Amino acid sequence: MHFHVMTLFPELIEKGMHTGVLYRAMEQQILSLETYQIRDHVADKHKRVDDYTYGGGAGMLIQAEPVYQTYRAVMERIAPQEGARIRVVYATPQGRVFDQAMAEELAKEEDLVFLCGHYEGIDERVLEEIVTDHVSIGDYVLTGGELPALVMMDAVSRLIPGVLNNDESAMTESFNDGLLEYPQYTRPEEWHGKKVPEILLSGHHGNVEKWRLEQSLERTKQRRPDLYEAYMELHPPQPEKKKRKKKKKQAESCADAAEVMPDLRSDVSAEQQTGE
Ligand code: 6GU
Repeated sequence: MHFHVMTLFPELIEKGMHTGVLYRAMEQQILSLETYQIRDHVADKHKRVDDYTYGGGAGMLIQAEPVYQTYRAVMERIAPQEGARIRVVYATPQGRVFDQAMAEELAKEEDLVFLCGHYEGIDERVLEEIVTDHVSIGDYVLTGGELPALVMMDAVSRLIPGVLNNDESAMTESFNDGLLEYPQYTRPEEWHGKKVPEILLSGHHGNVEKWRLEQSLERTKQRRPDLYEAYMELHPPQPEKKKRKKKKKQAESCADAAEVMPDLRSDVSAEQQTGE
């Protein structure tokens, strides 16, 4: 994956991408990062990129031409084959809200271009010409597109084969399967009077998996009812007659998880098959 970032703050992008996992991947040439200073593409000697908005109103706007010239430099660098469509992601609160599915989609690209705005935004005309995806990272206002670009590059990078090693692997973390991750514990066995749940010390893989699924369901229900609803629609509880007795027992430990347990057996084993 080759990332290209058009920005007024290239140092922020470069520093942000030089963290442990991503830096290692860049050294291994699984990822590459190129930043393009929009200000370097201003013709006028004062190097001003912004100007007042037509129609009045507060704030300044980045002009079309420097952004367009920066884009030309990116395309020269990528030198795409005839007919190849290069995705140009404009970080904007007016975009589609970024999520894991979008990260997965973007991770399939060979090159990804990000455009980071500042001030009140960018002249609409150049956006019309070069942007393929308007993307927001959530419903709040930021001062610029650099942090969103870093967020998106991080989420995309960890999906690229070879970026994470096995221990860091993406398989069972939150949002795989649409559920939040279960709680986890490491040594010591007791801390501040709190014990690690007995079942995790049992060495019984099947029971551990079952417990984790129950915990994931319960946690998702409590913390992200929206995700829980979506999950339940995809995995409707289908209590079979035979399993009703079992269901009652399970209800003692976790009522909601128990409801869907019969249906979830296949998921658990699918997870086991992937080696987690
Ligand atoms: Cl993607 N960009 C900017 N500039 N502000 C934002 C955003 C993106 N997402 C939320 N606020």
